[in-house]
Amino acid sequence: MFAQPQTTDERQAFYRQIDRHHLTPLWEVLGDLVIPQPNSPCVPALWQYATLREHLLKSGELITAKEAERRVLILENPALRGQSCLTNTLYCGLQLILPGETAPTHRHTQSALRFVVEGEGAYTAVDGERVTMHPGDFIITPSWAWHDHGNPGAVPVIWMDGLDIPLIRTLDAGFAERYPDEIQPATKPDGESSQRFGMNMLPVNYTAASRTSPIFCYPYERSRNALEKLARSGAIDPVDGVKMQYTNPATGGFAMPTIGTFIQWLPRGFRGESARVTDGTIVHVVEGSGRSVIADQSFQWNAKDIFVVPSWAPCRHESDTDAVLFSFSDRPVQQALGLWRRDQ
Ligand code: 1HN
Repeated sequence: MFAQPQTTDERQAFYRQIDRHHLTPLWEVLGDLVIPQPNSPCVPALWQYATLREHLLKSGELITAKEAERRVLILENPALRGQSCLTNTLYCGLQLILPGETAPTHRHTQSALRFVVEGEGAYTAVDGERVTMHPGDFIITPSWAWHDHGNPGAVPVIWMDGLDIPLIRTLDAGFAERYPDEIQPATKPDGESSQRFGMNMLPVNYTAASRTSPIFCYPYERSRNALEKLARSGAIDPVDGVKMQYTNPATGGFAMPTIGTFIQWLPRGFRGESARVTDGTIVHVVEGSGRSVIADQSFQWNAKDIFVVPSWAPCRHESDTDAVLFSFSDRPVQQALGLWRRDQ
């Protein structure tokens, strides 16, 4: 869009002179800085669950959850190796906690989501309240909330972690602390927040204390049931099938301030139209099989796989069976700043 001016010997000599003072001419780089449309450094990619699971279980033989603090394998965008990110703003990992293990209490300004992939009987505790994890549950750890995990059950439990690590790194706004004890005391009855905030009611005179949803577990059963019924009776969007966003009941906005979370149903045989959005998106296949065509590549997916759609890459979904996709992106940030765009 912006033409790069000619290089002359005189100009080159000048650039070398100013370089010593940590100065550089805008006109040499303007075309890379201000571009006609997003040109993400991220590439689309898919991880099959069988591969993820095999290596995660192997890591369980090498290190305990306690020693690791969190036993996680990070999914790195193939074009951004070494940066612990799957998109420019988001981190994604797969966490394993074995029977009898605990992962110690800490807090940080990064917000986290968990989406339970496999196993029963583990819990996560957030600010003194424990919630038992079931496959498909979407669980929030708000910024600066004390959190620890444990697995008093009989089987390994695996979940996907999504955090705004790269975004907070860009903003230089990261803080973290260890809790003095390994396990924080349970100061509230299990699941209390869902009774208080998750029943289409709010405590009278309630004013939101934070920007994050006060419900910290969104059980799969309820979301799935709603999606299935809507898919049978309602309109199917030509791009998204039936796609819902998780909300904060106190504000009506996104459940988390920096991460938008979505769940969608693609009816069997769905052939979606292609669309582009500016929020690079991480997708976890909860159920079913199909494929997504991202830019010029087709990715076949099955239950529990994870794939990434870069910002502004054309993407369409097709399903072979009824399918459920959970996804997350930085959409709340882009929308708060008036930057989010969609081309369909
Ligand atoms: C973290 O605290 C958890 O609490 C998981 O389970 C993944 C990745 C980076 C930084 C903190 C957890 C994390 C993390």
